[in-house]
Amino acid sequence: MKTVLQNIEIEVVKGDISNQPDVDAVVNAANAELAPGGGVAGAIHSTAGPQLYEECKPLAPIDPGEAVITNAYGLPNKHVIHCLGPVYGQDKPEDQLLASCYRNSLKLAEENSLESIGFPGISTGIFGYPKEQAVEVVFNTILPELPRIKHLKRIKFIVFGDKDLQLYESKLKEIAVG
Ligand code: AR6
Repeated sequence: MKTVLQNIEIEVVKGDISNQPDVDAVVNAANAELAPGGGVAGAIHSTAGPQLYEECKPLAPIDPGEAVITNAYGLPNKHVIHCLGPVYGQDKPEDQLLASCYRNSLKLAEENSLESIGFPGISTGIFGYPKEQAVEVVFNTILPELPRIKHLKRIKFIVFGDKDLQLYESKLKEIAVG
């Protein structure tokens, strides 16, 4: 499903973040060390190959809410934006830290003149952020940024399961209706 807001296409698909050739950058739901892990980080590092972790090492550690950008190596993208989401119930205030992830990722995309970016549901896996709450933070963060965007033409959300797809699609419909 897709919609256009302020001349920027907002799209939601079910799929694997490590196989999104139509976006300039994918966002990694990283760990502080920017090391290969499980979930999104596992998929991104295994497809990118070991050079990705070599580039990441001197950039680590990062704090919750922070984002850094690297090359994408074996991934079908130009860049990876690595972001450390908050661990739910531990890193506080969770909503502000999660919002910083999305805001800082958009900022890096803009600074690098990227035209498209693909986001996973940061913190909603191993880090335990409830998906219903996370999707609210995502859209409450992204929408106010749209008027400031100069380069990005497309923001894509790549979700893993049917439940996530439904959550994003109903939020997108709600926004599109206005
Ligand atoms: N493509 C798209 N979405 C995915 C994929 C994939 N290949 N794999 C999982 N998801 P997670 P976090 C969904 O755990 O919560 C790592 O080990 C998943 O269903 O990857 O930020 C890191 O090293 C969930 O909705 O990220 C960190 O230690 C969402 O993506 C830690 O986990 C995020 O799940 C980060 O935890």
